[in-house]
Amino acid sequence: MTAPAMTAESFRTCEVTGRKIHRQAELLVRANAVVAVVALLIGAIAALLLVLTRWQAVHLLPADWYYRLLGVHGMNMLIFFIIYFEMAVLWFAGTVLLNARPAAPKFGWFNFGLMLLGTLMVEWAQWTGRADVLFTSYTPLRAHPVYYLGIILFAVGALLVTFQFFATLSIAKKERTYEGSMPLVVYGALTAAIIAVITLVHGALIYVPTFLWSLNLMEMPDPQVYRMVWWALGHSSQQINMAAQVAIWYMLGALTVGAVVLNEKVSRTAFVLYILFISMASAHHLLVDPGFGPAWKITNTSYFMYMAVLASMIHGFTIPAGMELGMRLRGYTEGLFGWLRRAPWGDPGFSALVLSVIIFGFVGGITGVTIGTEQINIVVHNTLRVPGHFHSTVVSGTAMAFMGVTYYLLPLVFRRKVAFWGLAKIQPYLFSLGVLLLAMGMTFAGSFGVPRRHWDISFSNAPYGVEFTPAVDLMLAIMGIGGILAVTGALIFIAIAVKSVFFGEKIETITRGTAMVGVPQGLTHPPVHAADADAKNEEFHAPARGWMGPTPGTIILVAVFFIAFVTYYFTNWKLLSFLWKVG
Ligand code: HEM
Ligand SMILES: [Cu+2]
Repeated sequence: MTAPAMTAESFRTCEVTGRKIHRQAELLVRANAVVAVVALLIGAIAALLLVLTRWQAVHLLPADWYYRLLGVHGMNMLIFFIIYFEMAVLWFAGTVLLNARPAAPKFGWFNFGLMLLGTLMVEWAQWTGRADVLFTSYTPLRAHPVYYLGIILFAVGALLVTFQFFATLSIAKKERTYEGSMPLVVYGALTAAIIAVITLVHGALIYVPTFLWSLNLMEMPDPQVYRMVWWALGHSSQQINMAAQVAIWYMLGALTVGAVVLNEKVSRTAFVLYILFISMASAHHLLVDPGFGPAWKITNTSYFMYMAVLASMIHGFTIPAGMELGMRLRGYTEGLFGWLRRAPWGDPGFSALVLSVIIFGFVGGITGVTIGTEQINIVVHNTLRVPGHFHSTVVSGTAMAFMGVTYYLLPLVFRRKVAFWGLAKIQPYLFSLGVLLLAMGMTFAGSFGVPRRHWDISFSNAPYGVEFTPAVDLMLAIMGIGGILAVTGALIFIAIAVKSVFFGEKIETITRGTAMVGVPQGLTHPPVHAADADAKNEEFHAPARGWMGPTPGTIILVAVFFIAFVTYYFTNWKLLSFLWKVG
């Protein structure tokens, strides 16, 4: 008997890329992506209400709903939206990119069901006020057992999908569905999957005892131990996001402008650095905790964290440089930045990629390294600077990259035109601008001491008053306006995704060289390097190219980045010295 998964009929051939796409894998990608978008919708509605509460002049929600929706927002955005999307990425990378069949698709549906059940349990507990513990659920805060069990089921499902991804890779290898070594994008997804295993094991270590405690079967986990183990989950999962996001950057670069990988070994090594060093970086969440000594804190958050930062900086160079070289090989060679001027700015896949790289690096990266420094952290801890930082990493960076790749997945996997094409073209700009203002407003309000996770900074009913400088009102207004723009951008994305998937125009064929409304230019006009490009590529690697090498534009951009980095870092030490009256 032949297993149905082995028959040729379970594959279709993609008209655009010529890849073999397995029917079940495609359906799994779709189901995960659809749930991700629903979670994004819930998270975005909560975001709007939160931002209108933190904007003190508006102060919309009552206290209980502020904290409830803060939990809802954290779970739906950071956990559900992001992780369902990553499950879609794993199914996509393991099968479509390797022309392979998925390992045990039925078991895949079982795991998807497990995750969905867990999700519904969490939503129920949160919306009914049974889990007002924020997404970190630090002890001694205690939620209904259904909440913890829901998270455990969700995590087990995700872990099993990760193992299925490993199995899919080994099937592809055994059945020789691809030639040569594993493509870099799949390698990035593999990195994400390995970190996911480390992360989810820590998740089990913390959520299982907490669940048992909620049933009165165990003593309460010690708050300090809880925080340490929880952040091995909470921070490491950000590195899953990083690896997935960087893999998508490489993919979008290749699809939109024909980016090349400058040096496979360097890029792969950078992915390995993520795996090796990221768990240690979790220590930056414990920098003001009393239970650890300064030596432990500094070793983990300086020396080890910088190795993970190094990895991001390597990708932060190789991706734009690969795009520059790709464009130059296509003949866009004029000046330092001709390749940027002539780039397809109207392609939402491309603009999302560029905005994601730039804001992630310049804002997220620089603020992250600075506030993760042991000495500086003390003035940042629990202020709005913290959400200011992570909205520029996980939202401007990861969420933007996920949205960008969706504009390509809609035609490639869902075989639909991108609906509301005119809006799609401006969506990345609107969303990025909104999140940038949101993050800037938060960062600067936080620099004046405005706390995070705080319902009412005017302390209206308190016996004592707290005064902030009037500049804070302005910063919170910038945050508020940015938040409204960002939510609008997110809702436009959701409208586009839902309309395209469920009511979108079917794509029968894509004629190369003819622009089509609703199909990104990277698919209608796949980027090809000029005929003599390979020879040129050789030439580019020759030392005779001058000290700026083959990608002078990127070298300039990197220099600007370092100047910004040094300035912000130095300013923060200076501010710290004022605080200590030693400057
Ligand atoms: C769509 C635009 C978004 C807006 C306007 C927004 C706004 C906010 C606001 C106002 C807060 C509360 C900060 C505080 O009071 O301490 C917050 C918290 C948070 N947001 Fe967002 N957000 C957005 C998107 C996202 C996305 C896409 C993610 C994750 C992928 C995310 C992850 C978080 C997390 C983890 C928290 C912290 C929750 C907590 O402290 O427990 N946000 N956001
Ligand atoms: Cu962290």
